[in-house]
Amino acid sequence: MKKLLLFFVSVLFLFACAEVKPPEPFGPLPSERQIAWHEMEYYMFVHFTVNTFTDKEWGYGDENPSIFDPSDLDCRQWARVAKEAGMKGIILTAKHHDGFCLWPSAFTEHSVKSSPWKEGKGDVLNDLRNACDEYGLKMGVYLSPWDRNSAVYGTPEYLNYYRNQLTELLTNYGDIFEVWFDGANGGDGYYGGARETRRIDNKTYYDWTNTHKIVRELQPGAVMFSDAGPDIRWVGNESGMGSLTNWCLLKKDEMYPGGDFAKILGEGHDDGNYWVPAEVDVSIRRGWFYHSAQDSLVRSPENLMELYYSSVGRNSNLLLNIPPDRRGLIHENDVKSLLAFRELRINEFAEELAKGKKATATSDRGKGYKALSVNDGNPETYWSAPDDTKSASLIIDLGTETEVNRVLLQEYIRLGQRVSEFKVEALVEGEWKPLIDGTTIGYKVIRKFPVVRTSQIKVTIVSSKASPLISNIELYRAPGE
Ligand code: FUL
Repeated sequence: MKKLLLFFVSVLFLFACAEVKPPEPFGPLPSERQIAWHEMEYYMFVHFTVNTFTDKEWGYGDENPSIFDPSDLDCRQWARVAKEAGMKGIILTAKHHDGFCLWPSAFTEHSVKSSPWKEGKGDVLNDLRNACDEYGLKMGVYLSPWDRNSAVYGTPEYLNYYRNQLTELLTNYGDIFEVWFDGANGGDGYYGGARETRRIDNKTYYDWTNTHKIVRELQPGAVMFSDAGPDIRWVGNESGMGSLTNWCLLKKDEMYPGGDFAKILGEGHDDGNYWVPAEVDVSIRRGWFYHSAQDSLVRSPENLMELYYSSVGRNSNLLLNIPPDRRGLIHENDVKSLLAFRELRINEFAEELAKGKKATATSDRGKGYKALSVNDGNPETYWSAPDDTKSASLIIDLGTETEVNRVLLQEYIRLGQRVSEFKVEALVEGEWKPLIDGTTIGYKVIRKFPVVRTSQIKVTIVSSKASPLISNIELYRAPGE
């Protein structure tokens, strides 16, 4: 009898300890470099070159390098502002369409080495590297494929020139987290004195496949951005608007830089065969470059907060452009706005209300995948429904009547993006009151709703391509209203 009891106890014990099988990956998955990129969320874009001194947005390519003469260029100020603003990195226009290089490239004289700045001995890329290291920021580079200065632009020879420059940037300046390839290609320009219009076929001319190989080889940790990826896609507009439905998936083989794909770039393809998430690039001013006439037109902290909701809050990263002025410094008005935006964000998300509260689910796949994984503060744990369950609800019991007006949701994207429809409700006087009807989630969504007093919040995954995996639910009561 004693033996039998021992047997039953052992069997029970084994059952309790048995590991539940983890869910299988579903669809395209993010690479490690893409995961690291998702986690950056918010970083600085810096547009700075001869245009800063000519008051233009696009230089023709005939600018005399002597005009590049910032009086107080200080990349440490850029980095300090970025850091204080809560940004994680800086991407600099190493070369914009005008062809002027901010580093002393060995392949052209059209660079800082022909300028009076530091008597031609300066290197903005090097200064930025040191500043990023000092402030713990990652660094990225923008190398415009269109070059209105180069005499060989439009010929096959230009590809060698472009790749040589890319190699310099990816060899001499430490770790690069993102390489930015923009989509403005071909048109009129100086072209070594020809002053003519040169058109290229943007589907074939650049032979991107082989250029991408250089990046992979020299900087395996870097993601590459363009209209068509390969790693990160343009969101399809420059106004700061991520799409509410936003798949991190793209049929990138059907895309090419400079094509007419605005809607697809916003939403991604729900049946896309590659992981290519969206990045929102937008400027704090009307222009990408500094123009003193826009000193009074810097976006307000409240406006930046809206941009944050329409980018980071919509499963995209926010690449916010802050153009240095002719001194080579970020203008006081921009600094003020950025730091006030930081304050707003801190206040907006001051107290997380769901953390550690009782969480239950209508179903789960067992030990290790219970509802409490969504509010344990650990992004590596997640709640998961059984394999055959594509719809389920999670309830956060706040314990007492609490005011709530923001919800933040994250999928465990390492195993794929799955959710295609969700809703959020609050228990008010015994009834479930609808707060949000949403579509995709992905890495992160943050949604606003009018203040509700409630003791329970319910998040329902209405439909999902495979069993949903939710790693995080956060609730806030943002000030105001
Ligand atoms: C575009 C460029 O034409 C603009 O000047 C700016 O650099 C923007 C971010 O990308 O393609």
